[in-house]
Amino acid sequence: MAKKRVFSGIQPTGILHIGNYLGAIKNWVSLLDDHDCIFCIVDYHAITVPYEPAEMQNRIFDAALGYIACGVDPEKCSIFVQSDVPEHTELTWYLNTVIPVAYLERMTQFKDKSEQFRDNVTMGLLDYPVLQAADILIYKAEIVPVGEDQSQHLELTRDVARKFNNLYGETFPEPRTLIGKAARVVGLDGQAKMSKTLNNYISITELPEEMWKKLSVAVTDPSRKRRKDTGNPDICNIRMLHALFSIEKEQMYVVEGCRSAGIGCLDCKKILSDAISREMAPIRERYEQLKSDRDKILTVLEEGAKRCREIAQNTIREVKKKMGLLR
Ligand code: AQP
Repeated sequence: MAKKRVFSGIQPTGILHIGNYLGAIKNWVSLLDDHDCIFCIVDYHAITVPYEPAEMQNRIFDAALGYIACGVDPEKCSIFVQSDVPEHTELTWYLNTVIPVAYLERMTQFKDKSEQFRDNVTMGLLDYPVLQAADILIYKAEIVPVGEDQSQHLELTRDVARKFNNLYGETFPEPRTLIGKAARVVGLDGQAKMSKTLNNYISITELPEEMWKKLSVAVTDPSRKRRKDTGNPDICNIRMLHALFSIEKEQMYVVEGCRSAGIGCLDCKKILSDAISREMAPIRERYEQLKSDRDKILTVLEEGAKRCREIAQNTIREVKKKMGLLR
C-alpha cells in the first residue's frame, strides 16, 4: 500500500525555537518511517512581513540545519526551499480564483499581523493562507502536522480543495490537520504563543547558561509572590514545559511541591532547565557539527527541490487541463 503523504513547513524568520520543535518538528520526525514526508522552508511566506533581504539565505540555511539537527533525516524525506519550486505560486493564482476574499479577511493570523504591521498590510499578508493551501495541495498531501495556531488555515485549505473539486472535478484530497501533544507552547512571558517575532522563546540551540538566564526571569503563577505561597501548577507556564520535557518523577515532584509550597519557582525552573538541556543538547551538538558542512545541506535542498518540482509540475498540468488552460 502506498504511504500517505505528509507536508509541513516553517518560515525562515529566525532561529527555530522549542515551540516549533515541540509543536511541529518532533511530530514530523515521528512520521518519517511510515509516511511519504515532504518538509519545506517557506520563504515565500516569510516575505509577507518586513524582513532583511541580505539575511534571507542565512536564515534558510539555518532552518535546514535546524530541521536535520532535530532529526528530520533527509534520507527518509524530502527537504526543500519553497521558492525553488515556483509552481507553488502558480497554483496559488488558480486557487485564488475559487476562494472568496471574505474567507481570507476572517483569518485570525491576518487580523493579528495586520495589527502588528499596521502601516504595511499587503496583498501577500492577506493571500498567505491561499499560498499555504497551494503548498499542501500541490503535493496532494493527506496529513499536515502543525501547531494549533495553524488549524484555521488548514480549515481554509480544505475549503479551497472542496471548492476546486466542486468546480473542476475531483482533484485534491482534503488534508487532515495533525496536532500533537504540544498544541500551543506558551512563551516565557506566560501569555502569548512562543514565537520568533515576540522574542519570548528558547531556541533549539540555546546554551544552558543562556537558557537559565531566560528561564530564571520567566513568568510563573502570579499568586506565588513569596516562596511560602502555594501555587496552581495548572495555570503555570513552567509546569506546561515540564509536561513536555521532564520525566514523570520530576513532574510529580514539581506539581506536588508547587501545590504545597515545598519548592520555590526557581527550584522548579532549575529542574526544567536541566530537563530541556537533556533533550536539546544532542540537537545542539548535531547542529554545530553540521554547520561546517555547507555543501551537504545545500545538496539536500537541491535534491529535495528536484523531486518536489516534478510532483508539483504534474499537479499543475492536471489543474491547467481541468481549468481549460492547456492547449
Ligand atoms: N508556540 C508554538 N507552539 C506550538 N507550535 C508552534 N509553532 C510555532 N510556534 C508554536 C508551529 O511551528 C510551525 C511553523 O511556524 P512558523 O515559523 O512558520 O510560523 P509561526 O507559527 O508564525 O512561528 P513563529 O515563531 O510565531 O514565527 P513568527 O514570530 O515569525 O510569526 C507551525 O506548524 C506552527 O504551528
